[in-house]
Amino acid sequence: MITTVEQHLLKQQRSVSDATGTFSWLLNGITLATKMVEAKIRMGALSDSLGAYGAVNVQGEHQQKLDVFANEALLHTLGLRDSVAALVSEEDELPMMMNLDPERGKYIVIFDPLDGSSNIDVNVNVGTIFSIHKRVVSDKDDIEESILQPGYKQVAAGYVVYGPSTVLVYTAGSGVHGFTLDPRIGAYVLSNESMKMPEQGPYYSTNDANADTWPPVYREYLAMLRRGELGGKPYSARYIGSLVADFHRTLLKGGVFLYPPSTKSKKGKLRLMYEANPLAFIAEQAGGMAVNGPTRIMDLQPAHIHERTPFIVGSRREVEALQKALAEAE
Ligand code: AHM
Ligand code: MG
Repeated sequence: MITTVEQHLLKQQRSVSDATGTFSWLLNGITLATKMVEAKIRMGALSDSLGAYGAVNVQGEHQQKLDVFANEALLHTLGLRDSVAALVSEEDELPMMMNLDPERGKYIVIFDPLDGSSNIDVNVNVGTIFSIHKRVVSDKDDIEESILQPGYKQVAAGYVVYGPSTVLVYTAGSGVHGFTLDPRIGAYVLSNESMKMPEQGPYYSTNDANADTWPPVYREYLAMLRRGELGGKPYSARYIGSLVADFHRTLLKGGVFLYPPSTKSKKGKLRLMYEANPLAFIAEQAGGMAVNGPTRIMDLQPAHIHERTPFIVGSRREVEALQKALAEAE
């Protein structure tokens, strides 16, 4: 028989506690929104949902119609879940407060509704990324403290890749599990249990058009990979420009994804709370690593919700080699 993602989560939780199903119901809100997004993407130009929306988001980026639709889908489906205290989205400047009753509003959900949206119009993979934190229970009951938690406190994280098939990958701290959307029944069905990232892989993935603006050690590191000096064959390059898709390949095949700091942006481009943290949690649970250079991503204390960070994620061998090169360059 099939196992859906909600069943899988519930089963995992029951093995460690007397879980009530609240968390699984929360995840169901996310999966429902991603199915709404997938239905639009699948129709492509026929659904009139491609192209620019005509507004600029908090990041100063031009929103696509699908960015707006995906954000609204998640706000709607999660807004109906009683257990959500606050929602944080890439597309909204401020967190949205939901159920602030501490007895019931127990979770904070942080998401990038449509990642890689510059790829929508050309029919290339895009994704949705999410991170879930438990509300901090303290006397002062400061919701901001609950929102700005470091990544190691995540209780779950995941993403959906809208590709040739639609795939959902999640972790709740007991390994990484993959599900494929079965369009005949509209459910994410378990397809890859306990996924492991290879110790080392054949690819590096980066936008090397920016290489002249990186610290030299990153350029030298890539040159070293190209020359095949990290044990074995010279590396190949793969870069989609959709973080979720580039990460998904790195998870399955191994290798390294890098978005380094640059002279223009010392903190790189990617966002700590809804891009780096969830993927770092998944990478580590699969046996890989995620760092900002010297420091583990999940140890970083966020100062604000849209904070950026350099992001290097992938197989242990490649990430350790980068950290060694950085330490030697100091
Ligand atoms: P987005 O969330 O606005 O789509 O931006 C994030 C995307 C990532 O998916 C991807 O890794 C990166 O931007 C690509 O950036 P660049 O075009 O600079 O290579
Ligand atoms: Mg994004």
